[in-house]
Amino acid sequence: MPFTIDSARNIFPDTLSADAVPALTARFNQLSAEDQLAWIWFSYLEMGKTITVAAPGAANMQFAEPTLDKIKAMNFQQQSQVMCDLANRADTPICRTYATWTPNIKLGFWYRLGEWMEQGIVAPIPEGYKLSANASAVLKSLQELDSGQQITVLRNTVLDMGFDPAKMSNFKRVSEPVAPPVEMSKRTKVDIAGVTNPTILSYMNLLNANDFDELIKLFTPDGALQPPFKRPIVGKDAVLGFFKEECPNLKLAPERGISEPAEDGYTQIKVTGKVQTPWFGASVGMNMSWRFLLNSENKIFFVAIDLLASPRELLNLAG
Ligand code: ECH
Ligand code: GLY
Ligand code: GLY
Ligand code: GLY
Repeated sequence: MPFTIDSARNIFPDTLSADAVPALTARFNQLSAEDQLAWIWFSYLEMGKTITVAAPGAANMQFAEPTLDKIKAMNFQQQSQVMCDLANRADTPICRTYATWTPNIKLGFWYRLGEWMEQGIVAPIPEGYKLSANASAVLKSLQELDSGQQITVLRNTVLDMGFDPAKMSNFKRVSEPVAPPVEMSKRTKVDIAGVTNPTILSYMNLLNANDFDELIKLFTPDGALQPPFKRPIVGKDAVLGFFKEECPNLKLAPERGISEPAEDGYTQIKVTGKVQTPWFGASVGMNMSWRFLLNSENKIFFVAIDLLASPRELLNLAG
């Protein structure tokens, strides 16, 4: 039977992904808006002691600027209301605007609000705010995760805020200017122990070079990419859109892999290694795996990217 996207999702079924991340995100979402904001504030301060977050790029900020200006002009009570509305996913003009932003714009917006909260320009979390018992328990669970899992939870909490796009009739996502590809002479090449397949090496090298127009040529027309904890994104146009929107300036450092024949002349290849996000650079190395299914022409029919449960999983290449 030929592969479908659904059956492809099950290749290398022994891969242990970091289930603690969706579990914790779900517990976080049960908290009150006040608790959520204070929880993020405390987590962010705590994480800032060991890892460094980079300032957002100007390209990400230009879209958030008008909304940030409005918030800056408000009094503390109004500012607190806006932040609670965002956490509550209320139906307000700001929550609707927020919903149209890419992940990096949302993160850049909160980065700036965080700076302003520290400087006293935006309403701070009230001094001596006491988290509910539930929120404290969720915070303790966060602190037990590795830093790659912690920043993934934090990213999720920010992306889940704002009005629900599914409830908007005239929904249109903003399109950011796309990062230019890295100059040929400045490109790097990965080495993967156990993997010489040129499609896999090109995937890593082209993604590291932000060369998304070449990268997408490695996929079949109906090919799919499944980001961590997400449903697959299907078809070349959708995958290319995702690359341009969410993948600039990532650093993929694959380490090892295994390649095996599969049904119908397909090949399944699992690679493990580290990934850095431009937000945290070398201060956070996420333990990741890539599970590729290539057709007989060496095109990518499917790739799943997983955040791994533990560093031990980097050595788990069993098919
Ligand atoms: C303050 C208090 C009030 C409320 C809020 C606040 C601000 C919070 C802030 C949070 C900032 C969080 C950030 C998180 C960034 C996380 C980034 C991650 C990136 C992971 C990327 C991966 C990529 C994997 C992929 C690979 C592929 O091969 C294909 C593509 C892809 C404090 C004011 C809210 C400021 C900056 C986790 C894993 C490898 C799938 C993308
Ligand atoms: N500094 C990370 C970004 O703007 O993407
Ligand atoms: N957290 C990985 C992504 O969806 O970009
Ligand atoms: N999705 C890429 C990043 O947040 O760094």
